[in-house]
Amino acid sequence: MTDKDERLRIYTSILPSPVQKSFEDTGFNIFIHYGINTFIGKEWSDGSASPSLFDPEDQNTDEWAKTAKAAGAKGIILTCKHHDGFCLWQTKTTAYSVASSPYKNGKGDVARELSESCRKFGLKFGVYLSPWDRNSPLYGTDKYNDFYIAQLRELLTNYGEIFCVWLDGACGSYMDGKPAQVYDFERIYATVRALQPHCAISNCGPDVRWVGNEAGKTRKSEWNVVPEFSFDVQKIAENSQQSDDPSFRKKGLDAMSEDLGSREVLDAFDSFIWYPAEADVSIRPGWFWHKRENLAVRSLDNLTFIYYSSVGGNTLLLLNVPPNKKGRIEKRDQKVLCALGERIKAHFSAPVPCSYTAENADPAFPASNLATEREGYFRAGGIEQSYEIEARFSSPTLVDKVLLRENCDFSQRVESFDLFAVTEKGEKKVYSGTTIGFKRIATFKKIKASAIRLVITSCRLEPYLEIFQPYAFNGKVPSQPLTDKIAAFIRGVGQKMYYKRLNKQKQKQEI
Ligand code: FUL
Repeated sequence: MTDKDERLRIYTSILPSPVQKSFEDTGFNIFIHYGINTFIGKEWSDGSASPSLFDPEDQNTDEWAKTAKAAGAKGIILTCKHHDGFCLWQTKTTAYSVASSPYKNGKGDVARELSESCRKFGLKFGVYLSPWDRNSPLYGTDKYNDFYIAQLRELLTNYGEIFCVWLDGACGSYMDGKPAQVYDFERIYATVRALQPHCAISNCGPDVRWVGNEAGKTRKSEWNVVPEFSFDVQKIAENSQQSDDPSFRKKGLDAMSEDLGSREVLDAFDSFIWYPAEADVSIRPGWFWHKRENLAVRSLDNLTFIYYSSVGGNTLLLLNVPPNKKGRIEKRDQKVLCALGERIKAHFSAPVPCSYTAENADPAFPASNLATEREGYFRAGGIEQSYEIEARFSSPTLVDKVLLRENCDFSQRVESFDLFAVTEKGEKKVYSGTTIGFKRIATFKKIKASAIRLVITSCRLEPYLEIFQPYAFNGKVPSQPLTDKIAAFIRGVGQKMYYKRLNKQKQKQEI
C-alpha cells in the first residue's frame, strides 16, 4: 500500500456519529430570534431593558410552526436567552424572564408554547442559550458556569425531546466593563449528552460546525472530514461577532478558510474529525424583527439560491425568521416561506424512473439501488481512476436536476464528478461538481435526454453512493412574480444605502 493510499484510508475512516447523522437528515431548520430585543428595536441589548416591555398581544407559536412546516423545514430553534439574558421560559435561575413580564400575567412560557406547537406540526424543537449574559451579576465569575448549567438543565428536562442546542460564540463582555467569562464548554457538552443523548450541539459545539459567515454564503466544496483543529471553540468564538455590527452579516467566507477538507489541506495534519457545516442566515438584514426591515425580506429567488447552495451543497441551513412585537410572523415573510416550500416541492415532484448500469459495481451493491425510493446503496467493485454510472430513462424526458448522495456510513469520498446528458444529438456535459457528501443538488438548463451519465473523476478510494436521481423539469413551478422582482431590486438598492449609512455612522463614531 502506498503512502497516499494509507492517507486516504485514514481520511475515509472518519465517520459521523449517530447524533450527527440524524441531525444531518433534518437538512433545513428555522431559527427564531425573539425576546426583549423584539420590543425595543435592538439587535443586542445590555440586559437593563425592563421585562415589562415584553408584551406580545397576539403571540401565536402555532403560526410559527405552521410557517416553518410550509417552508419545508424539519425543526425550529428558539433563542430561549439571547445575550441580554432575558429568558423566554419559566426559569428558577433569574427574575429577568417572562415571569416578570405582562405576557399572560407572568404565566407565559414561550419555550413551552413553541415546543408544543412544534410537536403538533411534526417538527423538532431546539434551543439557543447564549453563553454570553449581560444581565447576570454572576457573569465573569466561576459561579456563572453553575448558573448557565442550571438554565440548560431546565431547558433540557422540561420541554420534551430537544434536537439541537445552539451555542453562540458572540461575546463582547468588554462592552459592559466585565471580564471575559471562561465558559465551561466540557461541562455544557456533558450536560447535553447526559440529559438529551440524541441532541446535536451546534456552532460552538462538537457536532456541527459554523460555516464561517452569517450571509448564507457556502463553500464550493464542503467537506465533513476536516482537521481536528477546526473544532477549536476559541477560534469559533474569536471569529464570531464581537460587536453588534450589521456589516458582519454581509461578510463572505473569511472567518474560516475556504478549503477545510481537500486532500492537500488534510495532508498537512494528523488528526481529523467529522464536522459538518451549517449556514445560519436571516430572512431579513437583522436577526431580530425591526419594523424598518419589513421591506427588506429576502426574495423567493434569493432564498431558493441559498437553499440550493446550502442544503444542495452538503451544508445544513438554519434560516432565521423573527416574529414581530405582536408575536406574529409578518405576512410578507410567511408568504415567501410558503412559496419557497411550494417551489422546492414542485422541483422534486417528478423523479424520473431509471434503469441503472455501472461499469464497475460490486454485485452485492448494484447501481439499481441508486433510485430515491430504493433502500441500499451502490459500491464500486474496486479502486479505479474513474467510475461511470448510467441512469437510463424509458423514453426521452426533459430533465433539469440530479440529486446525489453518498453513503456517509463510509465517510465522504467523492472529490469531483461530471454529469452528461445523453441526447439525440450525442452527449452533452451539463454539470461539473466537486464534493457530494450528504447531498448535492446539481441543477442545469433543461435538456431532453434519454439518460444521464455520472462520471466520478476523483474519489478517495472507491465510492459508496446512496442516491443518483434525475428529476424531470416541472413547468408549473411557482415563479417569482415580476412585482416581487422589481421590489427585490428596489430593496437591494435600499439595503446598499442602509449599510452605507450605517458604515458612515460607525466611522463618525470611531473618529
Ligand atoms: C451572533 C449573535 O451575536 C447574533 O445576535 C445572532 O444571535 C447570531 C445567530 O449569532 O453571533
